[in-house]
Order: sequence, then C-alpha cells, then structure tokens
Amino acid sequence: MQIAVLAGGVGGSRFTAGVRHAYPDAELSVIVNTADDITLHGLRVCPDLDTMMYTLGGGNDAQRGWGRMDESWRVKEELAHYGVEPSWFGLGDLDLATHLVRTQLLDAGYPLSEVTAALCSRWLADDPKLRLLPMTDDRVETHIVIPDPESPSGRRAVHFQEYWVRQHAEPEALDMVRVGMNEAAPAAGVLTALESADVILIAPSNPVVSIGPILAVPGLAAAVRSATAPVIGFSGILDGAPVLGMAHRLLPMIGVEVSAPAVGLHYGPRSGEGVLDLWVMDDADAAAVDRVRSGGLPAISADLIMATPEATARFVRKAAAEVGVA
Ligand code: GDP
Ligand code: FO1
Ligand code: CA
Repeated sequence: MQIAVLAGGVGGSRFTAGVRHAYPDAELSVIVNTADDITLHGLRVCPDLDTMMYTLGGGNDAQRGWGRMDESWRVKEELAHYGVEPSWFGLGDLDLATHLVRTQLLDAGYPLSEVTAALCSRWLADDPKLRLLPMTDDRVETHIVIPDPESPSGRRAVHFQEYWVRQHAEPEALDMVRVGMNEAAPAAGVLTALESADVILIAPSNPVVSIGPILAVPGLAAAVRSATAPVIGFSGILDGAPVLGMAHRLLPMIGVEVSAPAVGLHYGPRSGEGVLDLWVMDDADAAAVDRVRSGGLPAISADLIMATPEATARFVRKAAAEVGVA
C-alpha cells in the first residue's frame, strides 16, 4: 500500500506517527510544508521538515514540540553576548548542526528534496519506506500583514516566524503574502507520490499556514484533485478551537470561521472544486456532521485526540475504512 500525507510540523508529525503505527508496512510519503522556512545567521531553517524528521526519528523534544531532545543553548547565549539579532528565535546547539549541513548542501547546488533525503538518511534509517518530501524545492516564505500605525500605509508585513514566535500571533492578521509561491513548483517526487497513492491523508495541521501553502503550490491541488486515491482530511479544530497553537488567529484572515465544519467546507469536496472525499471531525463536533454533508462533503466523527500513536492509528483506520481502504 502507498500512502501520501500532507502535513505541517507538530500536529503533522504526531499524525504521521499514528499513520505509521496503523500501516507499519506501507510506503509512506509525507509532503511537508516549507513556507515557515527562514534564513537566520546565514543558515536555512526548515521548521516543519525538522519537526517531522526529529519526531519520526525519535530525536525531538516532546515537551517543546520543536527542536532536539537534550538540547543546549550555548551558541544562542554567545550570539546574545554579541548583540546579534534575532534573539527571539533560538537555534539550539544540536539543532544547529542540521542547519549547517542543510545550508552547505543547498549552497553546493542540491535541491531541498535531496538535502532532506540526505538528512533523513540519518534519522529515518530504521524506516526505509518512510520519505519526507518538501512541498517544493523553491524558496517560499509566508509573511503576515499586521497593523502598524507608524507606517504610511498603516500596515507592514513580517515573516511568519516573527509573527508566530516573536509576536505570539497577538497582532491582528490582516493579510498574508506567500513570497515566491507563484514561481514555485511541486518538489521532485511530490506529484508521483500523489499519483501513485492508494490513499491521501490531509493531517489536522494548521489550515492557513501548514496545509494552505502546500495546496497553494502551483499544480499541487490539481494533482490531489485528479488523484485516483480517495482523499481524507482530519480536523485540527475541535469544538471551536485548535487543540494547540494559534490557528484561531489566522482563520479569520482567510474568512473561515474557527470551527471544524467550516474548515472542512473550506477544503471542500472533490465533487465540487475542493480536494476532499471525506472530512473527519472530533466527536465533540458530531452535531456538525450534517452541516458538512449538506455542503456536499461526506463527513464522520471520531475521537481525534492524538494522545498516542495508537489512538491516532485508531481514527486513521476508521476513516480509511469509510472510504473503502483496508
Ligand atoms: P505546526 O506546523 O508545528 O504549527 O503544526 P501543524 O500545523 O502540523 O499542526 C498544528 C495543528 O495541529 C493545530 O492547529 C492543532 O489544532 C492540531 N493538533 C494538535 N494536536 C492535535 C490533536 O491531538 N488532535 C487533532 N485533531 N489536532 C491536533
Ligand atoms: N518556536 C518558538 O516558539 N521559539 C523558538 O525559538 C523556535 C526556534 C525554532 C528553531 C528551529 C525550528 O525548527 C523550530 C523552531 N521553533 C521555535 C518552532 C517553529 O518555528 C514554529 O512553531 C513553527 O514554524 C510553526 O510551525
Ligand atoms: Ca508549521
């Protein structure tokens, strides 16, 4: 069996761990958001790819959600002594090695997909049927437009990391610019993974800044829509709020209500102009199943709390059975 997953960082990696638990022998291709990426101190940092790689490779810090376990911060402290910014974004000593290797390989001319495979040859050596694919080999970076009374236009754009990590998504998000998106193309391997999949799973990742950018890569949503496999989406919004994180700060910006049915209808049914054959919401939203169905999108509810890979595997299997995938 071949499975393709679309995913962001923390939610995406928990989900993927559950998919792997449900289907230990499947060829699993994870198409990961790279629009969070940023260059700092001359180093290319790919947070969602790294969260995925560390988590599936057993090297992540589970408490923080991102970065390495047993991390130390000596380089960060030393940079602070030099007064070097940004001081609000921490690259740990162990994590730095990943960014050094990545940047060297990118500078040598390798595409991000090959660089990612090289990094994963260390972390995912025990699972040769698991592949991490960046959504694109091109540079795409999300910027968020926020109010700025001091600017002549009354607004300014900041990099997504500055909005998320430094500002804790506190300013109102007025708009979003995905720099580089128009010129981007799906990374090597992405279209084949979608074409050859037996099932395509959209993780309960942030719909605006994780799944949104993946589907916005020119040609990628069309490939999901024309895939022969059924496409199942899972809600990260439970009972009107994200399980964790700040998705509720960004959904209003794209005109989507912070609710599981609204996010499902935003992705939309493949029978219309959307990408889904089935939308899975938490049992807390069971009463909204009819609302989704009456929007033309088949829907079910399940316990969507990803407390353990086993718990995640249970709802993944339930959803797969619903679309006829064993
Ligand atoms: P990020 O890239 O690190 O921000 O992570 P993702 O975009 O992959 O995932 C973040 C989303 O995962 C959030 O919007 C959460 O609501 C969702 N999420 C986190 N934990 C759970 C869970 O246990 N169940 C479900 N259904 N969603 C979750
Ligand atoms: N998140 C933080 O809240 N603070 C940090 O200092 C921070 C550093 C960092 C370094 C590498 C990396 O891969 C991720 C890092 N993150 C940090 C997490 C991350 O940037 C965001 O939570 C995501 O981009 C949202 O998905
Ligand atoms: Ca992310």
